[in-house]
Amino acid sequence: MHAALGAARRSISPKYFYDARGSQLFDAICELVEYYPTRTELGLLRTHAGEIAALAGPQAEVVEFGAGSLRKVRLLLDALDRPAGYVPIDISGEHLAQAAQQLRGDYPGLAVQPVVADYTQPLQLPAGPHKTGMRLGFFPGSTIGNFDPEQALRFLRMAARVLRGGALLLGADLVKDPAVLHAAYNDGAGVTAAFNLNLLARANRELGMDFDLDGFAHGAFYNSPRRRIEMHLVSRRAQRVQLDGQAYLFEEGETLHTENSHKFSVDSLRALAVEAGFTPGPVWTDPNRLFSLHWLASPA
Ligand code: AVI
Repeated sequence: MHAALGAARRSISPKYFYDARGSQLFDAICELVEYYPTRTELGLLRTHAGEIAALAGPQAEVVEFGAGSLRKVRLLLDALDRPAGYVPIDISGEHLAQAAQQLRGDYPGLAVQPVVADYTQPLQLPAGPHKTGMRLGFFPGSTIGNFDPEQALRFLRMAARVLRGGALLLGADLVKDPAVLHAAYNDGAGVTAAFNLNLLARANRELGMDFDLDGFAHGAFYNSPRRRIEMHLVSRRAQRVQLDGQAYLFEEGETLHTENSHKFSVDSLRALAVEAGFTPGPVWTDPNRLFSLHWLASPA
């Protein structure tokens, strides 16, 4: 937080959204009418489960980057032919343990091996169960869009390395009418605003800060040259906040930049994957071309 507030352009990583309250709010976002990505991706997974299973072959070992929505990985596991293993990787040990426990109960034959790690850093995976088929990475939700372009490339290079001889199933949100994007990040019920503001509430709780939550507004807009939604917390007035006895001033209108959510074209995503060492395979999109699901093979 000192680094974020001390910078000339104040910004903080979106990973700090996800404390217990933030994760709950994100789950609520995924149910919003305006937030099309979750239901669209679930629809793509359902519609193309058979093709995905055929590409993966029998006894695949699924490696999920982020122990995200169990709903999504269950669709995948249900479609696959006798999946041999599931390796969810997440920075939050608690979230991971819960996810692993639930899946163990429901898939008795599946070897579930959670890995507590930051998957944006170099990664070592456990040796899989014997006689498995391919290693299939799963990175849904367009979380790739929350990385900067350089981070996204670094992540994909790492994924291509750990998935060598296998493939990555990747969800990516598509460039579209800015009005649709704007609505998705400025929902009528104010859930996204609460999600954004929870970052300040969390700083108050965990760092003993004194952010006045009414003193900041949720700001989200589409930056079209950079093809990304930007989320900011906008200071409604001149004010000061303290951290460890150090004061930081906010001018009226000054912002703390909390998230970028990059949008892709099918071609731009495939080009990025090629640069990272993947061989792109089939791409599935919905009829309105809102979202895309990519099969990216990682040559042996
Ligand atoms: C997790 N991530 C892909 C979401 C997104 O759309 O960038 C996070 C989010 N931020 C606001 N609404 C949803």
